[in-house]
This record gives sequence, structure tokens and C-alpha cells, in this order.
Amino acid sequence: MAILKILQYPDVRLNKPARKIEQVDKAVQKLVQDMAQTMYAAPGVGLAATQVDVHQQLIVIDISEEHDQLNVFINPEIIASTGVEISEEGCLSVPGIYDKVQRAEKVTVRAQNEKGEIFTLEAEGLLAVCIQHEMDHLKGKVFVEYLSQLKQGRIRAKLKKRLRETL
Ligand code: K1U
Ligand code: ZN
Repeated sequence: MAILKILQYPDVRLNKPARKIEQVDKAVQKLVQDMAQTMYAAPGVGLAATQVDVHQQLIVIDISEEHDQLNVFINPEIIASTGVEISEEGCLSVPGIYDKVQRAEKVTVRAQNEKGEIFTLEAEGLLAVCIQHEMDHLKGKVFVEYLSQLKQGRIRAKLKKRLRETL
């Protein structure tokens, strides 16, 4: 397994839409393992392949405290959604920035698992938020892009300043 480098906002590669995975082969299974290890090490509760500069439709999520409930979503599609909820989000690609985003309250997602098997899952709470946040990454959208232009400008300036200070 390997820890992968996570792209940092405003890297333009975060805006690239991901392609469908045609075959769930050994290379995809290795990517699942590497992404899970990267997410746990960060630490985070989700990670999209886009964030590690792999532009394929693959997400890993584990919201358990014990890190023993890994959910793998390959080629995910939201097939139903209900309600509206506003909650605070964070992102490993936008470190130290948290803000409120409006999402669907409950979602039903259809995807393939790491064996290539199709499943459907109904989610609410943090899992629903996380699925929608990670699926946005696959479309090339970062959660801060829901915020006002003023806030986005401030976040960009803050992250660029932080980057200069670490060089
Ligand atoms: O970068 C990402 O896409 C992962 C992101 C997922 C997420 C969290 C909360 C709301 C929406 C999406 C994170 O994991 S940010 C870090 C985080 O929330 C966390 C870190 C350690 C323990 C618990 C949570
Ligand atoms: Zn994110």
C-alpha cells in the first residue's frame, strides 16, 4: 500500500471531470487500497480519486471511529434524493477551511464495489453529505465553489499565503 499526494485547492486538476471505470481490475483494487490508506492517514472520512490526481470515478468513505467500515463506490450515481440539509463541511484538498453547504438530506446511490458488484445504498447524515461531497469531486467541483466569490477569494489568498510560508 502507499500514501498518495493529495492535490490542494486551487489546483486546476481538481476541476477535471472523472471518467467511468470500464473494468474493476487489479489496478483499480490497488488504487482502492492506496486511497483508503491515504484517507485514514490524513485523517479524513472520505476521498475521491480526483484528489489524488487520478481522474476515474472512484470514491472511498469510512465515517466509523474504528476505521473498520470502508465503503467503496465505483461509478457512483445518485438515483434518488429527498429533503434539504445545511451542514458544515471540510476537505482534505482545502485544509483548515470549514463552511456550511446545502445538500440533499437523504440520497440513494447506486455504484459498484471493489469486486465490481453493483449495489444500492440509502444514506443520511454524515454519510449522505460525504457521498455528495465526494461525487462533486468526481465532477470537478470543490465544496468552496458553493461559497460566495468573496469567501472563495479569501480562501485562495489564505491558502496561497500558507503555501508561500512553507516554501
Ligand atoms: O477531502 C475530502 O473530500 C474528505 C472530507 C470529507 C467530508 C467531511 C465532512 C463533510 C463533508 C465531506 C474530509 O474527510 S475532511 C476531514 C474530516 O471531516 C474529518 C477528519 C478526521 C476525523 C473526522 C472528520
Ligand atoms: Zn473534499
